[in-house]
Amino acid sequence: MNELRHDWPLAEIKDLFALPFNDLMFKAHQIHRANFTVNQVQISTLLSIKTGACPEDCSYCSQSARNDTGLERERLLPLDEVISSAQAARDSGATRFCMGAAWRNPTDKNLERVVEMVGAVRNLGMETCVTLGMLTKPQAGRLKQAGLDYYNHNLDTSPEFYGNVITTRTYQDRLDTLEHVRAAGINVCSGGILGMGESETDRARLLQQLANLSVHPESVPINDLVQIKGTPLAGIDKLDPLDFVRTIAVARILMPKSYVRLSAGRTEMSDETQAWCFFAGANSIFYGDRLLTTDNPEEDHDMTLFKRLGIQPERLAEESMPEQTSGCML
Ligand code: SAM
Ligand code: DTB
Ligand code: SF4
Repeated sequence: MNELRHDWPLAEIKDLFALPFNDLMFKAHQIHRANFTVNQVQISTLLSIKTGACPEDCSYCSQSARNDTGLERERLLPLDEVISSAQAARDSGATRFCMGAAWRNPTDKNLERVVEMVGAVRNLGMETCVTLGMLTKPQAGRLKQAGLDYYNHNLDTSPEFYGNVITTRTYQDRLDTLEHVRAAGINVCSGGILGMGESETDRARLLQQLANLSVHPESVPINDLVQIKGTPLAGIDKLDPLDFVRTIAVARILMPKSYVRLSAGRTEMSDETQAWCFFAGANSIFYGDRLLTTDNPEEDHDMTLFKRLGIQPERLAEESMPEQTSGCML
């Protein structure tokens, strides 16, 4: 049950999706219990450090310059603003701080600004994650040197459906960036978005791509599309919530030791669907009332949900924590 596989054939993954719901839940939950402390969920907080005017054409995104979403463009945030946001996130109980920039790729000059941010957030005793678009090999090395813990770069969907969603960079570009991150020794955070009009086979193919990487991503964010007015995907049919839960379960079975993050889309998701996601093996969330440019559930709501479900937020190991100044509210 604990064996990590990297040779998943599509047919086997599709068979998992086709299981009766209860059988799939049972299987995924057993694998979850065998690999993780149950009833514990890792919490990360997001901050958009550079917002809008992105040259890419991702058809789900509020930040693409091609999408008329009315989003106000912002320059790269000053260091002190990043530090105060990270401090607030830490004081609310987040253990990881994820900084996102609306870039196709960072310039070396901007990367140095991010390097400073990573250092400052690490000094607060938090894990660090950044998502800055495509990276070259030397840039990944520079981030590793800065002490970055995770790099987020999503495959987003299947190779076959990808061209319907993004045309300004290829699937291979994304795989190359993941390879640079892995080779630099940074933990990989990579997942995708559901509810963009893809088929179940596309969802299976996305998970197959992730699970058949030579090392599984340590973190696998599964986003439910947040529909944004002015983007080509606004108004598309919503995914059946049980199909979302199924995808989480299959991710858990394919990548037994990876954190599976129930990511964007929770604001519109019922508490009951989220509860199923946790049962199916999701063990990480974004916490805090903002994602990058859209809303996330209020902290109070999440705290209440955790209490109702008997879930505890995961804490960092003692030795990686510097002296804490204030208590966590969770
Ligand atoms: N610009 C960088 C990039 O795309 O690599 C980093 C930031 S980008 C916003 C990070 C990820 O957020 C995307 O790859 C996508 O998976 C997710 N995302 C963006 N907009 C979303 C939306 N409206 N709904 C769900 N997920 C979304
Ligand atoms: C990920 O997979 N989801 C996050 C994070 N990685 C960077 C982003 C979600 C963005 C949701 C839409 C928005 O707030 O702009
Ligand atoms: Fe730009 Fe990232 Fe949005 Fe694509 S997902 S438009 S690359 S910010």
